[in-house]
Amino acid sequence: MIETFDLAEWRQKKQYSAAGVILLMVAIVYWFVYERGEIKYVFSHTMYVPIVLSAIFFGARGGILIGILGGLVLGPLMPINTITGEMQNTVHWVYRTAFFSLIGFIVGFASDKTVFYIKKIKWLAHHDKPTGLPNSLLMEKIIRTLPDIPEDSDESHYLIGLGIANAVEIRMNFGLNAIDQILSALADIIRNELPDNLLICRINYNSLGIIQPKINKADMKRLTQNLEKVLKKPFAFDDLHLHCDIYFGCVVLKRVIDEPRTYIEKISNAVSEAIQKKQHKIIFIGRENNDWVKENIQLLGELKHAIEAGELTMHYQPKVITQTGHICGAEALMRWHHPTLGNIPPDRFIPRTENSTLVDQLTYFAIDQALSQQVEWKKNGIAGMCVSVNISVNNFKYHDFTDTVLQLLDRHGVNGKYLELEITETLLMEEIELNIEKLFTLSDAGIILSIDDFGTGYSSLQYLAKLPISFIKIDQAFILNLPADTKSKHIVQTTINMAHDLGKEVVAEGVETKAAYDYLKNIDCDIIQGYYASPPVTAGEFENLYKQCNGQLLNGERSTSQLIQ
Ligand code: G
Ligand code: G
Ligand code: MN
Repeated sequence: MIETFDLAEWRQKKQYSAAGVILLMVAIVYWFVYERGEIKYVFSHTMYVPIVLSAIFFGARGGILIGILGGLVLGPLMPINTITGEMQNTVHWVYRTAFFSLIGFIVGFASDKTVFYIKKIKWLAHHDKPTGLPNSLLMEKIIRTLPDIPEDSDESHYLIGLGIANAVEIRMNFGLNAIDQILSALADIIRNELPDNLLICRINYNSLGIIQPKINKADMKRLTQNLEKVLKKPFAFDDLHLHCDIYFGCVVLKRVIDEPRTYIEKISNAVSEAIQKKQHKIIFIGRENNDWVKENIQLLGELKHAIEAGELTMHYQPKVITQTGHICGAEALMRWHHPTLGNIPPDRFIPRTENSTLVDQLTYFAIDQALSQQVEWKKNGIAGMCVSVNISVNNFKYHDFTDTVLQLLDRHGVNGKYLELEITETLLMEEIELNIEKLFTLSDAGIILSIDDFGTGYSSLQYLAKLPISFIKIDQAFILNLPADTKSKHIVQTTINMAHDLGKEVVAEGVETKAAYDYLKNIDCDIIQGYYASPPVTAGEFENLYKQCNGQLLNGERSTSQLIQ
């Protein structure tokens, strides 16, 4: 808006040359009036040009000053008759000088006011009024000016977002002002305790954004550590000590490739993710990330055809009864063999489908494939295998999901007890009230239901007991470090006890070592799944594996995973 011409900036920049030009003009006007003969003619009015110019540039004071100077130059220094040298009547030139000064003052005053409002509008456009902090627009502008850093350099630009996790709660109890005050206080603390070349902005109602240009990895690490320390301190708000949960998300980049707005969105996403996971989050953005986003959008478009073109297949990972080592089932995991991009892992395309109807198509495809595989294996002598399929909670949003699953069972002639549906804990608990009935419909049809990635979300114990869930699958994160990590041990042990008390069985995912397997065996974990038993393999490989070991994949002594590598 004001970008095209900024009077304030112009006044500042051209001050010295303007002063020179104005004084020169006064001299020229003096000479011009003198040359034209006499002050009594109209030419003296030319003096308004330097007066008005001075008023515009230097405000009311500048206007008055040049008004007086012009008055004097055309007053006691200017004869009324240049030939005879007769001087002017004092009253005349004093009156003229007063008039010059008045005009100088009026124009100067208007110019000062204009500059004041331009500055104010500019400030308002680039700042958040309640906190006085720069806003996201200013942050975008500054991001745009970040210089490129070579890819092999140790330095990067650092865009940090800080979000208040319990903002809704604080706002409901203390009002919106409380959030403003907390963010101001937070900005002060950061300014006092962290290096001073940080730019702190407010990027939305509950988060701040910080730009730390060009720092190396070691400093960057120190900065995040300090930030973590700062965020752990309690916040004072009025007389109350509010508990304020603050998480940060960072975007680390070397070059600004996209529109600055995209980076602010990325910071906000990182903050939301950090808040959701209750863990600070750092995202590195490189050239490849950018390509990845573009490629991913393109991939999504190709996904529909991929199903028809047979580019999607299911791989199967055995689930093993911990005590006996027998295979009791398999988890079906989707694989996309892209003709030009090679194998694309599911977490690169499935999450992107979650908000479209494509997710249903993928899930139906997965169930359909898993069921026909189940029938095929049965034919080939692998009986009693339960195949599990991962489903998205968005699948429940469409009314016909349960009907379609039941139809698929019917079509393949498979008993419900041979199909297991895995729903991640976070998704399941999110809209539990809406989905509970559907879960019962599925379980009434004999379908086994399990909670996937258990431990990464927040399960309500009340629901856990009430839901028709047969298995709890403990997330890999807790299993990968067994038995060395004491915390993981406590969590796994407690989960197993709780699950057993509720009459549910436990599957440990991500079992990679014999030590982990032995430990799980000792603490009564029911089923294990992981590379120690076998990685996910093709249906054919699965069949071979099963036959080679006659259904008993583990005997507690060794891993057979090398057989199929
Ligand atoms: O196999 P792995 O890389 O295989 O899988 C990565 C993630 O993708 C896991 O969280 C897994 O649950 C998910 N996933 C794999 N296959 C499917 C599928 O068919 N449907 C859904 N919704 N998720 C899947
Ligand atoms: O979220 P879900 O539980 O559906 O994810 C299964 C994912 O775990 C798949 O990506 C699968 O390839 C992977 N996986 C299976 N076994 C192991 C294991 O032993 N170690 C690790 N790191 N990943 C595993
Ligand atoms: Mn799973």
